[in-house]
Amino acid sequence: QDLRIAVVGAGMMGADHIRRITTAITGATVSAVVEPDAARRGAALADAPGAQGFTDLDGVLASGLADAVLIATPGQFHEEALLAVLAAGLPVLCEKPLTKEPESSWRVVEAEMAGGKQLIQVGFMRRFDREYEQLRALIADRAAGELVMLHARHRNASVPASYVQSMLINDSVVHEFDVVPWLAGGVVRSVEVKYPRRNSGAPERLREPILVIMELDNGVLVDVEMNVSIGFGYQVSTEAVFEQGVARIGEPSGLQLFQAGRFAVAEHADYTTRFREAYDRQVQAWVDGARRGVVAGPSAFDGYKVAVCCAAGVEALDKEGPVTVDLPVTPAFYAER
Ligand code: ISE
Repeated sequence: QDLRIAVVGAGMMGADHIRRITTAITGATVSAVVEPDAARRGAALADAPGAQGFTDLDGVLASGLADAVLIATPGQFHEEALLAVLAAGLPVLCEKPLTKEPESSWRVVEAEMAGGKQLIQVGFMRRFDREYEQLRALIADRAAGELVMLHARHRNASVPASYVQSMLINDSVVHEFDVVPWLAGGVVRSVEVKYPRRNSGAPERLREPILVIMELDNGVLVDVEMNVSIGFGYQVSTEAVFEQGVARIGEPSGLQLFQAGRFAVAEHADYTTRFREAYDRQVQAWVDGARRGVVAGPSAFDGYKVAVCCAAGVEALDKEGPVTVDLPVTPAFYAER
């Protein structure tokens, strides 16, 4: 029997996930859509045949229509929703971030541990991108020697009017704070932000691009170019420098066109296409895990660690030099099984 999923929030990511579950995922159906905005709710329900609409999460939890919940609301609403889903004992895939602050993330971690069963997977989809997986295996194999440095580029064509300076960290570099330790096998020890010349085409409220420097406890040094007004497209790529070689992921690929004296390969416009396969694999892994009663991706504790890094990153936006990151040891409850 299919896993009946309630999708909470039908904005850009919620709508994308609803289409994904309906068209690309096996073993699951969308049974409910929770969205206070009537127009969005209606549009989402049109993509999810048989699903029922709700205006709040409590309604769907009381209805018994959901075996699992996918939370795709903005981050400030995650804590309350996660605590309600944990209380109902349902598996949940929560879009990033887990929550916006370390304190609220820790409350979620404590609530999950108190319930005695891991139920939360956080939507850090890069872990499900095949090239990231391959790079992680290469690092672990040491086929080119030890990893020394990572140069990461995270470029967005543009950002919405709601995007403010702290979101360079909380909304965007948040992904690197999850995926870099996962790749490099270390723990973030410090975060520093440097400002190059400002992009005069950036919205007035933003001082960007920024260069984020992360030091890991295993000596690996990481720089992240975070750039959100680059215009030409969406680009997320990484160069890994080893003792005996270099590896690159996220390079433009696909049809190469030689025409009229030019050479061109199309670039993505946004993350929904750049990471489409990763999102599909993430949601499929979550569904398969939920049906077996296990969490198959980044945990709530991973989400908490990222929240701690983000708090340091936001501090570093306004400070010269590195900000120290202090992370607790992983509780036995979350130790790798
Ligand atoms: C957005 O929220 C995402 O999660 C994207 O992956 C990221 O590239 C973008 O910068 C964020 O705004």
